[in-house]
Amino acid sequence: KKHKPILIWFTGLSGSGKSTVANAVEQTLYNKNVHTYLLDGDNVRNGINSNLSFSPEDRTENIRRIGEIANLMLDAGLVVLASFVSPYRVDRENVKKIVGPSNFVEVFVNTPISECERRDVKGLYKKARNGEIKNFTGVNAPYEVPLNPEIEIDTTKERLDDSVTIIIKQVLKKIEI
Ligand code: GGZ
Repeated sequence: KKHKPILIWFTGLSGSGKSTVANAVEQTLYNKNVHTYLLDGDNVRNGINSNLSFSPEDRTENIRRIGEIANLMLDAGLVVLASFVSPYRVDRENVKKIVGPSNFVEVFVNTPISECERRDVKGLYKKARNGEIKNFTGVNAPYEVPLNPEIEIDTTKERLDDSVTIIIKQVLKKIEI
């Protein structure tokens, strides 16, 4: 089935559920025969961006490279999903410019930090509170909330299935299938 390429950009705190939602959206698109690729910390920060830290400068470079990689994938005709904290508004805006505003869907996974910290899946919030991680987003590094996200989800209020339905509806409209 033919469809337009777009980049679905998931932004939110560590533990907000970005990757869970992105994975579920990707699965649903796969079932509709949409050709996708999911970029996340696992396949980017462990590979091409393994030389980057979590300093503000390196986060900016992380997101810039991801934007350029996504742009190549859009050239190849894919629907690209990207799941990164991406705490700086200007960096997300820059990605939008790289791929072209009409090819970009911003999904703000707006789970309250109290809930992210309660989950603390990887024990990183605890470490950040202990001072073991110096620049942890939401604890001692900033997160700039999106001012105009196309889609906003609070995983404490929305069930995963409902979040996926909302996103898929918007995405299918954009990719015209
Ligand atoms: C934020 C950190 C940090 C610091 C390690 N701040 O829950 P996770 O583990 O899997 O997601 C977080 C991930 C963030 O990487 P990104 O590439 O998405 O960040 S950014 O967009 O800001 O470049 C977390 C882990 O890496 N992690 N140290 N200091 N998250």
